[in-house]
Amino acid sequence: MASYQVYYFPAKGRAETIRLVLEAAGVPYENKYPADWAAEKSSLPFGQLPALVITDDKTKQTTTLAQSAAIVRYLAHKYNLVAADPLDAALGDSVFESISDVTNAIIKVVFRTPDAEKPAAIEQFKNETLPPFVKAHTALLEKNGNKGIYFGNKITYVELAVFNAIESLNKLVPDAITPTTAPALWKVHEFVANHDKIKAYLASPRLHSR
Ligand SMILES: N[C@@H](CCC(=O)N[C@@H](CS)C(=O)NCC(=O)O)C(=O)O
Repeated sequence: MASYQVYYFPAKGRAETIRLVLEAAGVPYENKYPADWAAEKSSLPFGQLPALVITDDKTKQTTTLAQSAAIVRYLAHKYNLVAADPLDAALGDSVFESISDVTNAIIKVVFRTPDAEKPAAIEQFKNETLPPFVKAHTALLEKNGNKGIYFGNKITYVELAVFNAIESLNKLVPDAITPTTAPALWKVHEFVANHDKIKAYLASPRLHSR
């Protein structure tokens, strides 16, 4: 058995899919926040957060795993939140990577674009980045019966990541993904939001407000 600390700033950010995977799996964890980031940064594998601090309950040995995608996949494999078929699992990984691409694109627009250029950059994101993303995801979801799951029949880390991406996108670009503009993607959002453990998490004080 192992104990987990999700080490990140007090926000959802790049840690939220990690938390969603742990919540969906029903695995307890603590949140750990930096007390003095400048001092702590150099102790991390790549000088960044999130990290997962894994403590072996028997030996008390700790391992710090960095890089959000690696952490998410480690936990998803460990707690059976990946597709059983290896090809479906790889296709799921490709969906996850496309989510990272679009999330990184909007982060660039909103946080790294000079204010004067931001409105045009947001319009460009809405008109050029978002439509092919929605189209590609809709095609995959429709191929699997449009039930809010990308491959096969069970929830995986991919749907959790998509839920989180929709939440973030809609916060940064209001109405980016809605039941009307992207109904198949919205079904993923609904499916995850109604998962019993996720529903409980979303109503709990463990959920970060931003
Ligand atoms: N590829 C990394 C990126 C991590 C990253 O950009 N972390 C940011 C916060 S979201 C960070 O630690 N920023 C503070 C710093 O670099 O000093 C991942 O996905 O985990």
